[in-house]
Amino acid sequence: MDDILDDLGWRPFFKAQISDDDDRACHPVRVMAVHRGKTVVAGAGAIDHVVPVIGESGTAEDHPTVGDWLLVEPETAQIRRILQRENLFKRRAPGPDQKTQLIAANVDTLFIVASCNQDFSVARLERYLILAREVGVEPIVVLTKTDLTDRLDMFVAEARDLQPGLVVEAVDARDRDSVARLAAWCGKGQTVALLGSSGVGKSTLVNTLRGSTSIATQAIRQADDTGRHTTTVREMHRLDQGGWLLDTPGMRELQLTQAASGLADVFDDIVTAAQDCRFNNCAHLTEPNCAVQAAIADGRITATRLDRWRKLVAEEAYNSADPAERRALDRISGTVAGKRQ
Ligand SMILES: Nc1nc2c(ncn2[C@@H]2O[C@H](COP(=O)(O)OP(=O)(O)OP(=O)(O)O)[C@@H](O)[C@H]2O)c(=O)[nH]1
Ligand SMILES: [Mg+2]
Ligand SMILES: [Zn+2]
Repeated sequence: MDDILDDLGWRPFFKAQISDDDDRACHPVRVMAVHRGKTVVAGAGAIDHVVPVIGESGTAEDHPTVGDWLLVEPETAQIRRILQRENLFKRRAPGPDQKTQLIAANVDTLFIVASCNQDFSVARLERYLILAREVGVEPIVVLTKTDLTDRLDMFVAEARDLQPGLVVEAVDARDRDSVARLAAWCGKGQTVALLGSSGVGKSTLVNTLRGSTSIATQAIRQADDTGRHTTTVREMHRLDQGGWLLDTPGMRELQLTQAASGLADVFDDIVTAAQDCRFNNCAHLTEPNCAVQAAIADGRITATRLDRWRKLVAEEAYNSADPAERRALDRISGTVAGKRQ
């Protein structure tokens, strides 16, 4: 039984949460996929799905998401509780109600997937990187469609420039030999989540790494290289070597929420420079003795990078505010500050 659980990514962190006899009477299962009204799970027993009984009450975090470990009552397949997560990816959901949406839990590595075509965006990659730093999960940038560009060096350089030491892998996602290096992060019991825009090749990567074509993929639009939102569920797929790939639907936009520390980590150069500004509430615009403007003047920081940071800081403040604070921010700016860029 332990072998099966180990394969699923079970580890001491979760086991330590099973305390009393009531807990021991339950089965630990891992969430493989969440469909509308049905949560598919895997464990050592016969239970293959559970009925969420937590209902619509509580916050988003009270509901199971893919990657979660649950304690389930064997007779009823009802969820006793969600085990504390090692980490949790979430975002501010698109749309006016601005709810928090869970993306995945208990992830070991994040593949940030982007393609080498006109859909490539440094600003977008940066958002995923901030999310990974916030959550504390190692990010790997996977650039796909290397076979379709003659400017690969430029794409790789732009991705590497996002943060010192960032690992960037460039692949033809359809080619087994090309993606073989990615297997290094997909060992037994490891969970790798793939995030990125629609059409970048997330499902293609999963298929190729599994040597299968079971997941549907679809050609992108020729006019602008954007995808067609082919994948609609977040789902874990097992690799022969024992790892798990968590395929997700492409995101139209990634709105950050509660990501202040991730933001500071990715923009460490700006944050560090700002410590030397004369005023500690310096907006780095036209203030005298602004160390950030000085860094721009001598080329250590680019003006576009400062612009991106400014936008993200405003968005983060807005998205992390409570409703009353948000109304106040709306009044100040006259617009919705947290809008997409
Ligand atoms: N030439 C080439 N085509 C690729 C590569 N990766 C993916 N594709 C193609 O790009 C299209 C989109 O790939 P998908 O795997 O469906 O993209 P996705 O990221 O899963 O998209 P969503 O499910 O909509 O989020 C398919 O036609 C793939 O065959 C690559 O490295 N090279
Ligand atoms: Mg897909
Ligand atoms: Zn300044």
